[in-house]
Amino acid sequence: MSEQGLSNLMSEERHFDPPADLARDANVTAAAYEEAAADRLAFWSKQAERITWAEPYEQVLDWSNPPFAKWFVGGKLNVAYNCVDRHVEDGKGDKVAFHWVGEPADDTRTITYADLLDSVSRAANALIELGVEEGDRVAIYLPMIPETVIAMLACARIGAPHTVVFGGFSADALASRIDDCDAKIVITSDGGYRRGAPSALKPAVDEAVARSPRVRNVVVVRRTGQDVEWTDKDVWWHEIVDRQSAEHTPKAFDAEHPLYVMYTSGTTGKPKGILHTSGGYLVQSAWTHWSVFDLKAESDIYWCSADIGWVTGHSYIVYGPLANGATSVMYEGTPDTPHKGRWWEIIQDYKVSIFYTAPTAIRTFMKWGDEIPAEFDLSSVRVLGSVGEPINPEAYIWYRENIGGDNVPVVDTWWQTETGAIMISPLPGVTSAKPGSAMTALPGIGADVVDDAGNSVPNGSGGYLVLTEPWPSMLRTLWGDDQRFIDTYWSRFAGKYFAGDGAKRDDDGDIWLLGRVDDVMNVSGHRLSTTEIESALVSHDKVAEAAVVGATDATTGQAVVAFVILTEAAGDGGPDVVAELRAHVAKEIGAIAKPRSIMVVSELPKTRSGKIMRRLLRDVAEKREVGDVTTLADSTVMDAIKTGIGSSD
Ligand code: 6R9
Repeated sequence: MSEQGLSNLMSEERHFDPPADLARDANVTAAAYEEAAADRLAFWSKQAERITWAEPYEQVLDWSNPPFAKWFVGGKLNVAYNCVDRHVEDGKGDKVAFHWVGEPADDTRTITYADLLDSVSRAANALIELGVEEGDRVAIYLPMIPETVIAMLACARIGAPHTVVFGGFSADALASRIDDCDAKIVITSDGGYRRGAPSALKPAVDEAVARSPRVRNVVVVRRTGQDVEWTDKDVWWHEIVDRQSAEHTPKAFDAEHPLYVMYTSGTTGKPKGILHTSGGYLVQSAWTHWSVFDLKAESDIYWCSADIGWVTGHSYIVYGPLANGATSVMYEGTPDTPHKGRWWEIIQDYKVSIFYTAPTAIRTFMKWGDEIPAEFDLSSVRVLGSVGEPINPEAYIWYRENIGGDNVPVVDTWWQTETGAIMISPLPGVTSAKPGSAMTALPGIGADVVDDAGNSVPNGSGGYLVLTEPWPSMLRTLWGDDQRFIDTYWSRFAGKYFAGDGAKRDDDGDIWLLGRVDDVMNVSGHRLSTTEIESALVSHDKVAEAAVVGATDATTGQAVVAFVILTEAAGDGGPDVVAELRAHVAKEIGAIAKPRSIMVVSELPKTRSGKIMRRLLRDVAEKREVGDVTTLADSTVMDAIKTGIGSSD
């Protein structure tokens, strides 16, 4: 964030106290902070009681070999049992787990906990029939349909770690993830609905699997009914799952048994496989879902609008809410299909009381106009959440006023794929929240803002966000790469987890997140790596060199802006070169990575050691005066770039 943005934020003085009735009945009170401060591990041990353990743990935390943590050592549990069976055993089989809303308006399904038990057990038996064993990896590449949740829980049930790949990713991205974790099975569908039309998924899987001979089978859910190519590895979901027994006895796995690998962008081209394990992850995702949203499982209707292909979907559509026995809405489609009020209509129709979304969506709705949500009855809403990027005060206030009737708390939740669950956030019944601030670390979590030397900064100053204590849902390592795990997160500041985010502590000590400090962009709440997009561009034969920056964008937070030098052979590239390169990036990585603009330049600004100075390109992309160029090898380069762009604009 720019210095100007920072000072705007720091002059934000509004704050909102919790509504009195919510504070009175809140799940968590201010005492939780004191309790956790007095004995952090005892605090987490108490929260672990939310989970049903098949065998009790002997030790809350083993931190004898940092940064490799073991939580709830010796404990055994089955994650799927905790999310499904135990609620049915408690007599809540008829309770709705999901009100699933398809994109075609009349396409809905109501799934109770008993239905979930039936489907998850059958799917688990189907995976076993396909030879999936404990520890084998299963890739899931599906749209937002109930089978996605069922597939994840079936994997968890048999101890096969899943890796869910966002359906918007390309065949290449899918192939590299399948390869990296050596997945044996891929679960996909013929397609999904996107803006009113079926959109194919299976062809990308066919392409990826053709390059990954170790994939044994592809299980295909029939969602749209569109034509698909068929290979001898393919099996229809309905053919193999429906004929299975609905009985499956869950086995208890070690608390540290791998639950899933989620790939996320890092500062190099190769995505990182974040490994989450079972016990600690489930404890913290369940506890935070209960405390941060003040979940009353008996009466609330909860909706998280994220895609299951991202960590937010894992922790706050699947594992946290189901462990808590909540009733959720799950929506397949886009916010503007068939009309721009679709989300608010869903809130009205299902009486959603807790709603969790991202600032980029909120800013889009702001642009569409206040009159759209005003057409709907949103009076059921009592808690609003935000995640994915810093929420600017304007968006926060708009969200609170237009969706929350100006009388509900907004919780701005900071966390990461790596943290597994919410780390810094207001508590809706406790905190007097400031618009734009994630406020303070949750009870049981240690966070700090430090300077370059790793020293805590005084109130009123900025620095780097670090986490000072291990936490239950922390990543355990990067899949197959312990050294990169150490280098990326634990080497910058001794003994502390480096989050990669800039932050500031205000005069009250509250934390304001200021965006990434590395080469990771945040576009609509999705993490994208500059390097990854650069390598995609350079893989095109017309591109000699590429530099990618994240430029501030009013709607998406940041937008991808690329600068490319064309190859000799490409000549001037022809009139369609920009369109061609954008399409190429979409094919290599996925449509979300498509640059908003591509500028053809003759040179890139580099330091004497050859490092591209993205800072200067960001100035150009954001149409600012170009900053200090003294460390450039050739200080005239920026003039050439500006002139070149000026003439082609
Ligand atoms: C959950 C998720 C993580 C990065 C993180 C930070 C940004 C997330 C935020 C936030 C400011 C918030 N981020 N929540 N920044 N305020 N409330 O988004 O995970 O996709 O791994 O992204 O997102 O920069 O480091 P992930």
